[in-house]
Amino acid sequence: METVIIGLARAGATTIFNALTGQSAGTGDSTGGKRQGNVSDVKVPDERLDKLAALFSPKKLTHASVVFKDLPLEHGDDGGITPASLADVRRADAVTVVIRAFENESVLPAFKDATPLRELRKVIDSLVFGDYEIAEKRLTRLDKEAKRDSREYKVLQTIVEKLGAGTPLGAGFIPADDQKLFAGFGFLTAKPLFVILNAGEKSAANDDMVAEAKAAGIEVFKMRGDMEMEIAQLPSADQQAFLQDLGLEEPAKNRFLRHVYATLDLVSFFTVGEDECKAWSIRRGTTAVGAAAEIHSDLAKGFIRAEVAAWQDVLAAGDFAGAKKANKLRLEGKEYPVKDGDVLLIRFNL
Ligand SMILES: Nc1nc2c(ncn2[C@@H]2O[C@H](COP(=O)(O)OP(=O)(O)OP(=O)(O)O)[C@@H](O)[C@H]2O)c(=O)[nH]1
Ligand SMILES: [Mg+2]
Repeated sequence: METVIIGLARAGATTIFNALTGQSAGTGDSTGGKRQGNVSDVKVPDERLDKLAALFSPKKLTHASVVFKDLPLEHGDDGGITPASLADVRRADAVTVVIRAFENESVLPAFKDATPLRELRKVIDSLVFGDYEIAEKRLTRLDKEAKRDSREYKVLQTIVEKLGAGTPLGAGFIPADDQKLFAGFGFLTAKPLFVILNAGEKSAANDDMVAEAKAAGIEVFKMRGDMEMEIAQLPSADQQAFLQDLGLEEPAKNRFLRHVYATLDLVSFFTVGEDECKAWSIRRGTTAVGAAAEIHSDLAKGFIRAEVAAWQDVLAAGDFAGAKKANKLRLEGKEYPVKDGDVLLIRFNL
């Protein structure tokens, strides 16, 4: 899973990137105007996997991970994000928008009279316009090629109409059967959207922004960007005391990852063994054969059955064979909905 972190100029996107990843990418003017992107692969903490690994002592331990990308965006005269600079955002699974709320007189606002609400609206407008542009271009092309009877043309017309009215597409707008047809477009407003409010010691009023986001189905994630960045850059043993001063129990990374999992309704299953213990993230309700496909397409193609045990039962029994003896192992077919914390062994035959 990969998410880009975007925002209007000086909203604190790089600061938030550092806070969530523990990196030290240059913020503010320290980059000397050089536009560089930053990437970091962040391990999703999971005590269950750690306990299984302690049991199996595998050669390799692989946590689930979320890749964060802080892209060098360009901003137009009105402060919005230029469509061209959004091209790389289209490849991500989700979009994370940083909205500035911190007050800092030495940091210029992105545009005149910027407020958190106006910033959010401007970012959304940029995403809508970026999508509109590529949809409209494609529609014109199909028109020229006299392909007005195609399914693609018909659905594109509804897409262009919605975007043209200034409305984001939203996750469910493109019918499930047509998803493949439009996968290559990477519509930004059809992707899951996370909003991080970059709060300061003093923050601009933002209740209206939080309310408007909520009405659109988005739960705003608030954090102190500058402080959390400094904390994330400390050795982990030193972090706790500083977090406590802020009244926090956990670093922003853990809190935000949980927010992502809850919002996307992600759960984890495990594969275990002496070679590797690994956590895999899937949408809740994914079937056993869907989970097998995550591991390898061959496992889905040749799927026979899944041997399943809850992680606690494997831990208590000492291994998979022990879980079987204790009657804690179940044989499940293709359609079994995998549960959070399941340990899976896929039997397959090609
Ligand atoms: N007071 C305060 N300043 C902050 C905070 N977050 C960021 N800043 C300052 O705002 C400026 C911009 O921060 P960046 O993280 O570089 O913002 P950005 O969105 O990545 O900026 P560009 O990529 O240049 O558009 C820097 O000078 C930061 O120190 C914050 O929470 N509080
Ligand atoms: Mg930046």
